[in-house]
Amino acid sequence: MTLKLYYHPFSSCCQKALVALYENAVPFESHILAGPDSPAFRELAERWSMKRFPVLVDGERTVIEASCIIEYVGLYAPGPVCLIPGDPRAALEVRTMDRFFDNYVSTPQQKIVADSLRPEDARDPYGVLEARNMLDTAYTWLDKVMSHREWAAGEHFSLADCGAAPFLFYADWTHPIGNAHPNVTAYRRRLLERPSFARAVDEARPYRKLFPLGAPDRD
Ligand SMILES: N[C@@H](CCC(=O)N[C@@H](CS)C(=O)NCC(=O)O)C(=O)O
Repeated sequence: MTLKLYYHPFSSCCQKALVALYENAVPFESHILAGPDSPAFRELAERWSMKRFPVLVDGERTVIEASCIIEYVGLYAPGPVCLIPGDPRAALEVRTMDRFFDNYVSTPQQKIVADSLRPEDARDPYGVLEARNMLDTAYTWLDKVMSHREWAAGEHFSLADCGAAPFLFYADWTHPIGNAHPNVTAYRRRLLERPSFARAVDEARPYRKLFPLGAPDRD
Protein backbone atom coordinates (compact mmCIF):
# COMPACT_ATOMS: atom_id res chain seq x y z
CA MET A 1 0.00 0.00 0.00
CA THR A 2 1.15 3.56 -0.62
CA LEU A 3 0.32 5.80 2.27
CA LYS A 4 0.16 9.53 1.58
CA LEU A 5 0.60 11.96 4.46
CA TYR A 6 -0.61 15.54 4.10
CA TYR A 7 1.24 17.57 6.67
CA HIS A 8 3.42 20.50 7.57
CA PRO A 9 6.77 19.69 9.21
CA PHE A 10 6.45 22.51 11.79
CA SER A 11 2.97 21.50 13.01
CA SER A 12 2.84 19.71 16.36
CA CYS A 13 -0.10 17.49 15.39
CA CYS A 14 1.73 16.48 12.23
CA GLN A 15 4.92 15.73 14.16
CA LYS A 16 2.86 13.44 16.37
CA ALA A 17 1.96 11.32 13.33
CA LEU A 18 5.49 11.58 11.90
CA VAL A 19 7.03 10.24 15.12
CA ALA A 20 4.84 7.12 14.84
CA LEU A 21 5.75 6.62 11.17
CA TYR A 22 9.47 7.12 11.88
CA GLU A 23 9.40 4.76 14.90
CA ASN A 24 8.60 1.88 12.57
CA ALA A 25 10.22 3.24 9.40
CA VAL A 26 6.83 3.08 7.67
CA PRO A 27 7.23 4.27 4.06
CA PHE A 28 4.91 7.08 2.98
CA GLU A 29 4.56 9.71 0.30
CA SER A 30 5.08 13.25 1.65
CA HIS A 31 2.52 15.86 0.66
CA ILE A 32 3.78 19.00 2.33
CA LEU A 33 1.18 21.72 2.79
CA ALA A 34 3.01 24.73 1.44
CA GLY A 35 0.25 27.26 2.00
CA PRO A 36 -3.48 27.32 1.14
CA ASP A 37 -2.86 27.65 -2.62
CA SER A 38 -0.53 24.66 -2.86
CA PRO A 39 -1.74 21.56 -4.74
CA ALA A 40 -1.32 19.50 -1.57
CA PHE A 41 -3.59 21.85 0.37
CA ARG A 42 -6.26 21.73 -2.35
CA GLU A 43 -6.18 17.91 -2.25
CA LEU A 44 -6.40 17.98 1.55
CA ALA A 45 -9.42 20.31 1.41
CA GLU A 46 -11.18 17.92 -0.99
CA ARG A 47 -10.51 15.02 1.36
CA TRP A 48 -11.32 16.76 4.66
CA SER A 49 -13.54 19.80 4.73
CA MET A 50 -12.21 20.91 8.14
CA LYS A 51 -8.88 21.47 6.37
CA ARG A 52 -7.00 20.46 9.50
CA PHE A 53 -3.91 18.34 9.36
CA PRO A 54 -2.35 15.78 9.41
CA VAL A 55 -4.45 13.64 7.07
CA LEU A 56 -3.43 10.17 5.93
CA VAL A 57 -4.69 8.77 2.63
CA ASP A 58 -4.59 5.08 1.86
CA GLY A 59 -6.18 4.47 -1.56
CA GLU A 60 -9.78 5.61 -1.25
CA ARG A 61 -9.59 5.84 2.51
CA THR A 62 -9.03 9.15 4.31
CA VAL A 63 -7.87 8.96 7.91
CA ILE A 64 -8.18 12.08 10.07
CA GLU A 65 -6.88 12.88 13.58
CA ALA A 66 -3.28 12.18 14.53
CA SER A 67 -4.25 9.57 17.16
CA CYS A 68 -6.42 7.68 14.65
CA ILE A 69 -3.68 7.88 12.01
CA ILE A 70 -1.31 6.24 14.51
CA GLU A 71 -3.89 3.54 15.32
CA TYR A 72 -4.50 2.99 11.58
CA VAL A 73 -0.80 2.61 10.80
CA GLY A 74 -0.44 0.19 13.72
CA LEU A 75 -3.20 -1.96 12.25
CA TYR A 76 -2.37 -1.84 8.55
CA ALA A 77 1.42 -1.29 8.54
CA PRO A 78 2.60 -2.72 11.86
CA GLY A 79 6.27 -2.66 12.77
CA PRO A 80 8.43 -3.84 15.65
CA VAL A 81 7.56 -0.86 17.89
CA CYS A 82 4.04 -1.46 19.18
CA LEU A 83 2.60 1.97 19.98
CA ILE A 84 -0.70 0.67 21.36
CA PRO A 85 -0.36 -2.38 23.60
CA GLY A 86 -2.36 -5.48 22.79
CA ASP A 87 -3.51 -5.77 26.41
CA PRO A 88 -6.66 -3.62 26.66
CA ARG A 89 -5.84 -2.46 30.20
CA ALA A 90 -2.40 -1.22 29.16
CA ALA A 91 -3.96 0.30 26.03
CA LEU A 92 -6.43 2.23 28.20
CA GLU A 93 -3.55 3.88 30.08
CA VAL A 94 -1.89 4.79 26.77
CA ARG A 95 -5.11 6.31 25.42
CA THR A 96 -5.72 8.16 28.71
CA MET A 97 -2.31 9.80 28.52
CA ASP A 98 -2.82 10.51 24.80
CA ARG A 99 -6.07 12.36 25.65
CA PHE A 100 -4.27 14.22 28.45
CA PHE A 101 -1.61 15.58 26.09
CA ASP A 102 -4.16 16.52 23.42
CA ASN A 103 -6.69 18.18 25.72
CA TYR A 104 -4.62 19.69 28.51
CA VAL A 105 -1.27 20.47 26.88
CA SER A 106 -1.81 20.94 23.14
CA THR A 107 -5.22 22.66 23.34
CA PRO A 108 -4.17 25.44 25.76
CA GLN A 109 -0.80 25.84 23.99
CA GLN A 110 -2.55 26.33 20.66
CA LYS A 111 -5.05 28.74 22.23
CA ILE A 112 -2.18 31.00 23.35
CA VAL A 113 -0.48 30.89 19.94
CA ALA A 114 -3.75 31.39 18.02
CA ASP A 115 -4.64 34.38 20.16
CA SER A 116 -1.37 36.07 19.24
CA LEU A 117 -2.36 35.81 15.56
CA ARG A 118 -5.70 37.57 16.05
CA PRO A 119 -6.14 41.26 15.31
CA GLU A 120 -5.40 43.35 18.42
CA ASP A 121 -9.10 44.18 19.00
CA ALA A 122 -10.21 40.54 18.75
CA ARG A 123 -7.82 39.13 21.33
CA ASP A 124 -9.07 37.14 24.31
CA PRO A 125 -6.83 37.90 27.31
CA TYR A 126 -9.07 36.08 29.77
CA GLY A 127 -9.06 32.96 27.58
CA VAL A 128 -5.26 33.16 27.34
CA LEU A 129 -4.99 33.45 31.13
CA GLU A 130 -7.20 30.36 31.48
CA ALA A 131 -4.99 28.53 28.98
CA ARG A 132 -1.84 29.45 30.91
CA ASN A 133 -3.46 28.28 34.16
CA MET A 134 -4.41 25.01 32.48
CA LEU A 135 -0.80 24.48 31.35
CA ASP A 136 0.44 25.13 34.91
CA THR A 137 -2.04 22.58 36.26
CA ALA A 138 -1.07 20.10 33.53
CA TYR A 139 2.66 20.49 34.28
CA THR A 140 2.06 19.95 38.01
CA TRP A 141 -0.07 16.85 37.43
CA LEU A 142 2.35 15.42 34.89
CA ASP A 143 5.35 16.08 37.12
CA LYS A 144 3.90 13.67 39.70
CA VAL A 145 3.04 11.05 37.09
CA MET A 146 6.51 11.21 35.51
CA SER A 147 8.30 10.90 38.85
CA HIS A 148 8.14 7.12 38.45
CA ARG A 149 7.81 6.64 34.69
CA GLU A 150 10.27 6.68 31.84
CA TRP A 151 7.60 7.11 29.17
CA ALA A 152 4.11 8.57 29.44
CA ALA A 153 2.31 5.30 30.06
CA GLY A 154 5.14 3.45 31.80
CA GLU A 155 8.09 1.45 30.53
CA HIS A 156 7.34 1.46 26.82
CA PHE A 157 7.32 4.25 24.26
CA SER A 158 3.73 4.52 22.98
CA LEU A 159 1.10 6.55 21.15
CA ALA A 160 1.02 8.87 24.19
CA ASP A 161 4.71 9.75 23.75
CA CYS A 162 4.20 10.47 20.04
CA GLY A 163 1.94 13.39 21.04
CA ALA A 164 3.77 14.33 24.23
CA ALA A 165 6.98 14.97 22.27
CA PRO A 166 5.81 17.85 20.04
CA PHE A 167 3.18 19.12 22.48
CA LEU A 168 5.65 19.53 25.37
CA PHE A 169 8.23 20.86 22.94
CA TYR A 170 6.01 23.78 21.88
CA ALA A 171 4.32 24.14 25.30
CA ASP A 172 7.72 24.89 26.83
CA TRP A 173 8.36 27.54 24.16
CA THR A 174 4.92 29.04 24.83
CA HIS A 175 4.65 28.80 28.62
CA PRO A 176 7.95 27.56 30.12
CA ILE A 177 7.82 24.36 32.14
CA GLY A 178 10.34 25.89 34.56
CA ASN A 179 12.33 24.56 37.49
CA ALA A 180 9.23 23.64 39.48
CA HIS A 181 8.61 20.62 37.22
CA PRO A 182 11.92 18.73 36.96
CA ASN A 183 10.31 15.41 35.99
CA VAL A 184 8.50 17.03 33.07
CA THR A 185 11.70 18.77 31.98
CA ALA A 186 13.62 15.47 32.16
CA TYR A 187 10.87 13.69 30.21
CA ARG A 188 10.89 16.42 27.54
CA ARG A 189 14.68 15.93 27.26
CA ARG A 190 14.25 12.14 26.85
CA LEU A 191 11.70 12.77 24.11
CA LEU A 192 14.13 15.10 22.32
CA GLU A 193 16.74 12.31 22.39
CA ARG A 194 14.38 9.76 20.86
CA PRO A 195 15.61 9.40 17.23
CA SER A 196 12.09 9.54 15.72
CA PHE A 197 11.33 12.89 17.39
CA ALA A 198 14.87 14.23 16.91
CA ARG A 199 14.34 13.67 13.17
CA ALA A 200 10.99 15.52 13.22
CA VAL A 201 12.59 18.43 15.12
CA ASP A 202 15.46 18.59 12.62
CA GLU A 203 13.11 18.57 9.64
CA ALA A 204 11.17 21.46 11.19
CA ARG A 205 14.22 23.65 11.92
CA PRO A 206 13.97 25.64 8.68
CA TYR A 207 10.48 26.77 9.67
CA ARG A 208 11.22 28.17 13.14
CA LYS A 209 10.68 31.72 11.97
CA LEU A 210 7.00 30.78 11.61
CA PHE A 211 6.54 30.50 15.39
CA PRO A 212 4.28 33.49 16.13
CA LEU A 213 5.61 34.14 19.64
CA GLY A 214 9.23 34.08 18.43
CA ALA A 215 11.17 30.81 18.63
CA PRO A 216 13.77 30.67 21.40
CA ASP A 217 17.36 29.91 20.41
CA ARG A 218 17.20 26.34 21.70
CA ASP A 219 15.22 23.14 21.25
N1 LIG B 1 -7.28 16.99 16.71
C1 LIG B 1 -6.60 17.15 15.45
C2 LIG B 1 -6.10 18.56 15.37
C3 LIG B 1 -5.75 18.95 13.97
C4 LIG B 1 -5.26 20.41 13.95
O1 LIG B 1 -5.91 21.30 14.51
N2 LIG B 1 -4.12 20.61 13.28
C5 LIG B 1 -3.57 21.94 13.21
C6 LIG B 1 -2.06 21.85 13.11
S1 LIG B 1 -1.38 21.28 14.66
C7 LIG B 1 -4.13 22.62 11.98
O2 LIG B 1 -4.63 21.98 11.10
N3 LIG B 1 -4.04 23.94 11.93
C8 LIG B 1 -4.50 24.70 10.80
C9 LIG B 1 -5.69 25.53 11.11
O3 LIG B 1 -6.09 25.62 12.28
O4 LIG B 1 -6.22 26.10 10.16
C10 LIG B 1 -5.47 16.12 15.35
O5 LIG B 1 -4.98 15.66 16.38
O6 LIG B 1 -5.09 15.73 14.24
